[in-house]
Amino acid sequence: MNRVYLGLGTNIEPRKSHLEKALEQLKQNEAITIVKQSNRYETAPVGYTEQADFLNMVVEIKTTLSPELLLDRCQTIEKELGRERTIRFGPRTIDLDILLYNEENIKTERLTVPHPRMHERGFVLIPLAEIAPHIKIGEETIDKLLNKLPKQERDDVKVWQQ
Ligand code: GSY
Repeated sequence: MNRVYLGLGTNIEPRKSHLEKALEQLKQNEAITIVKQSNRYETAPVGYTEQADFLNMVVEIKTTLSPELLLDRCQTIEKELGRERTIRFGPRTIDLDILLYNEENIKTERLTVPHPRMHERGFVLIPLAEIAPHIKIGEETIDKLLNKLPKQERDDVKVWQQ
């Protein structure tokens, strides 16, 4: 059984419903079990900043799916929830990223794991630290990575309780 961390994000309303539907669709797959899920966080957009705030969260799953098959599953869910890839880094109904797959380093045409930008993204590290405080990303502990984040990046990520 493989232990995987997925990052979810949405910044098109209804954001809460998009997260719930994505989780529901993950659960419906008999090869996937959700083990833990973080709070939802409201986060300022990173990269392309002229867009609405995101809701982000991280889930830990157990799965028998290979990385490529899991990626297929995530992309199918994104399509089913209406994601259109128009502006790169732009608004999206739902984004499902494979952050970590066991402790494997994977590099194929379609997939890089650990996710290449996760170590510098508060909207990933903060929810991940909530559910996996002892995890390492490569050689670095998550605490160390969190301490390296600029204060503004940390302040831009707030638990969302609606
Ligand atoms: O990489 C995921 C999409 N994305 C996000 C996101 O999920 N949250 C925030 N806060 N900013 C983002 N910029 C991009 S691109």
